[in-house]
Amino acid sequence: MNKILIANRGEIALRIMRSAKEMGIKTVAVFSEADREALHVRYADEAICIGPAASSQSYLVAEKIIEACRRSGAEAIHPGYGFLSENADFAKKVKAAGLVLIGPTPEAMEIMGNKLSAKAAALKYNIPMVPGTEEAITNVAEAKLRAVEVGFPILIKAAAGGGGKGMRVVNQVEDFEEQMQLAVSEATSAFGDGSVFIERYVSSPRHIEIQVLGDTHGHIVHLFERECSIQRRHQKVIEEAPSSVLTEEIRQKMGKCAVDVARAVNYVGAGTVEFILDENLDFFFLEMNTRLQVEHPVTEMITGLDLVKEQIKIARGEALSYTQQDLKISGHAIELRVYAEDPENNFLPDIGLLKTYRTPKGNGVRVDDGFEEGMEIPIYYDPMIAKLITYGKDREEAIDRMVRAIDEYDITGIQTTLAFGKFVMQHEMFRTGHFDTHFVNKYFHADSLRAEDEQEAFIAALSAVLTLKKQNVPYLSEQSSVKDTNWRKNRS
Ligand code: MV4
Repeated sequence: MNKILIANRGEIALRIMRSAKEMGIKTVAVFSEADREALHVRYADEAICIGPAASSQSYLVAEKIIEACRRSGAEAIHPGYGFLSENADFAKKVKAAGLVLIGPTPEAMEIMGNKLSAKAAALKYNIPMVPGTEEAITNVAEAKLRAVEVGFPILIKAAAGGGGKGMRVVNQVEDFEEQMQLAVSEATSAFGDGSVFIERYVSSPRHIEIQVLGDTHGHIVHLFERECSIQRRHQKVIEEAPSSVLTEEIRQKMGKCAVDVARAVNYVGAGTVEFILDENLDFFFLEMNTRLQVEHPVTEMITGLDLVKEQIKIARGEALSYTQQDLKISGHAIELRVYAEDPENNFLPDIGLLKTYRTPKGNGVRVDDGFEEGMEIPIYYDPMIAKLITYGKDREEAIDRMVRAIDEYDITGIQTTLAFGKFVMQHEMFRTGHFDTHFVNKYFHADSLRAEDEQEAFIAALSAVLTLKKQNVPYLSEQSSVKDTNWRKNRS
């Protein structure tokens, strides 16, 4: 493999190219008209424009990507995450064109692309699953009986769904039919597939996922877990590895289950098996993501592996060069997704010009980003502008380092989730590991950051006054005796 095309943009396109470069592989970028000046375009050995800004006319068009391979002579495609990365039809087209997709087979993608077929595949092994229906609901009366059997509250899920779309909680049997109709119509309009199923609702779960790697020789290993419970509206914001709650025994059990789920579809490449964990630390398989995930760096930090290099080696037909016994967790890593969003305004996207952009540096800090100072964040794509990852010998050091790195990160021109990240890092319940997927709703409010804003404004004002005083500015030294204690008193 001498040349690969990266069918993506932003930080992940750069991330992939860096590993390819280290392996001596040439890279081809594709870009939309909105990304002409983007960093991934500049970093690649070659770059090809594939159409207008809208991803439906560029990054999502399989034919344009395949044509760009033909033109550039790239032999393989890395799809990154999002866009075409989990599209089985795309995977088939790539294969048919005589190209290599750096990822799993179309068959594995297809099975895991539907939650019901994913669960059916997992059923072959003894994987714990939330009680519910094993097939799509065709008869509402029958489903209602099953719901009563399972016990309320229950959750209706879309088989084709993802990211929490088409999910509805039903608290009592009286609401069942109405919620079922709503779920079916939501699923039909969102996914063009109205099949839904039910599960018992696990009310305070933690989201824990296991990274797996499978090669073309039938070896499958897991790279331990990532905890992704800190999210809002089904969008992850903070991830870490390892989880602060797993015991070594549960970790081993979950790891084995994840490997079995992967084995059920002869999984090849990097994949993630998603579980929820309840208050009793019982875990249940939910679904499998057949791509490299946004949060993969935390796994890289604690295992010392480069997941993109592993993916490329696997796609070249190489066997994994280690067994499960060789893999160890070392230290702790945390990732904060830096979104161009305003946490004080319901996390609304806040795109615009990156007026100032300075990244944190130093020991244990990694920044995966795709922008530079002076660049405009386009409105057409995901508002995630960077991932800030910190590593420490233990969780406390990784957290302390995250706070330090957030303080060093200097972004002006747009609002970001940086201050929100600091809020979480300093929260008692996060520091002590007492949290679940409801953390953000439970503890974070629009004014949670205001106290900090005010405090910072006060300190800034105070230090300005003191600086001026030191410089002997006549106005200050003559007319005012600034004592911070008095000033503080006068404020209130
Ligand atoms: C659940 C659940 C509770 N009980 N299933 C949300 C997205 C999808 N991947 C699965 N999800 C959930 N499934 C049962 N039976 C709660 C969630 C859930 C959730 C899961 C992981 C991370 C964040 C979440 C936020 C809300 C709900």
